[in-house]
Amino acid sequence: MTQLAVMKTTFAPIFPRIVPAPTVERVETVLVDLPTIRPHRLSVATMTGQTLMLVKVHCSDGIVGIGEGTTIGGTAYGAESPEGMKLSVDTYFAPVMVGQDATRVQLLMARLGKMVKENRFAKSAVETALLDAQGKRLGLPISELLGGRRRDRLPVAWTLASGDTARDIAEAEEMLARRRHRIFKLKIGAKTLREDIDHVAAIKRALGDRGSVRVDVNMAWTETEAAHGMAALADAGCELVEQPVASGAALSRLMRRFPIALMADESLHGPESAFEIARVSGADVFAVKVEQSGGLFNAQRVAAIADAAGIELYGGTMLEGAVGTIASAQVFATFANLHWGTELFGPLLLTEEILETPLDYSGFELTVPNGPGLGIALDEDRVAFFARDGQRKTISLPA
Ligand code: MUC
Ligand code: MG
Repeated sequence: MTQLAVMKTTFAPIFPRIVPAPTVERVETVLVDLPTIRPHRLSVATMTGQTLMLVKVHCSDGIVGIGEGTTIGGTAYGAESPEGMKLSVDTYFAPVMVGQDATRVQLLMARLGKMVKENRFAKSAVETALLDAQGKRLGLPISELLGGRRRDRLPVAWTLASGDTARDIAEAEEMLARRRHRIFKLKIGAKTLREDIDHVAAIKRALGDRGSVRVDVNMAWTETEAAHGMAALADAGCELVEQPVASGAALSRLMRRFPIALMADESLHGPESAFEIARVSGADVFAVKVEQSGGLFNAQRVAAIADAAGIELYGGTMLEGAVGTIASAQVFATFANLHWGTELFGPLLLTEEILETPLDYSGFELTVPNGPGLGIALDEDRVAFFARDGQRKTISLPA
């Protein structure tokens, strides 16, 4: 026997056959238009429907991960839109992803980051799909891939935004009776300050201690209006004001002037902005949104910055459908502190179910699915039925 043959025989067992890692084979996107149960009035737009950009990452081991990118009122809330996301993912993300190791999610997202600037919502959709695939591959929920879940159920607020006080009170009563929600967020800022304050005070009076009341102004006020508004809201029993003004500097000046919590939403765009707000003591609470943060890992980074700065946390929504909602739930389930609960009610605002098994909203909470990946499955027939074919079928108008 030659020396080489001896070495081969001796060492063969410790050189395992290298199994190639599964790669991304194909990235598929679809726009799905779904109507809302009623017009949803924010200071930026009135929504009568929601468009979901669903992404599927097909991997060489046969596993398919799903993700979602959704905005509010098309481009009324921010720069990205579902249509823009589809275009970016099809044209720019997919070529960077195809052929890459699908199991190295952070590495693949870093590779994407080199080729794609900004596009935080689209990145969040793709990262969700990669994590869903990896979770399915390993048999673990996404929350476990993100370090481990701390809770299985999340309190969920409901947004009262019909634009009509009596209708909002009736809606809140119905939510309380069905034990679905007891935290209410009121959308204000589209009417005069006086009308808004009267609206909030009337709702809080009707609910008393049975429901907590918070408001979201979506940046509609000036600093002076906010100063008046926050004092009156505190008197009316409102416990928190979300993004009353656009400017981060004004937000930090308003901090601690009133015995009412101030929450940053639109001004929070991921870890860098989280750090900046924390540095100037610009908020009591962060509304962490997975899409707005640029993905699931980034949302965790935002939470870590908040924890380090003593800022409290709230799990926000971009009114995502079921896929984006559960991506957020998987992340929020890992947060050490979630003092203000969540507002993951997006799927309940839509008339149509697109999952095989509907989500469990009960006892004022949402159950975080514990199956592999996201732990949910799309009803493909219904997705196909609502998939956009040509023109947009739902519409958002100015407030
Ligand atoms: C926002 O600004 O927080 C959350 C609930 C809702 O009705 O709109 C969103 C967006
Ligand atoms: Mg908000």
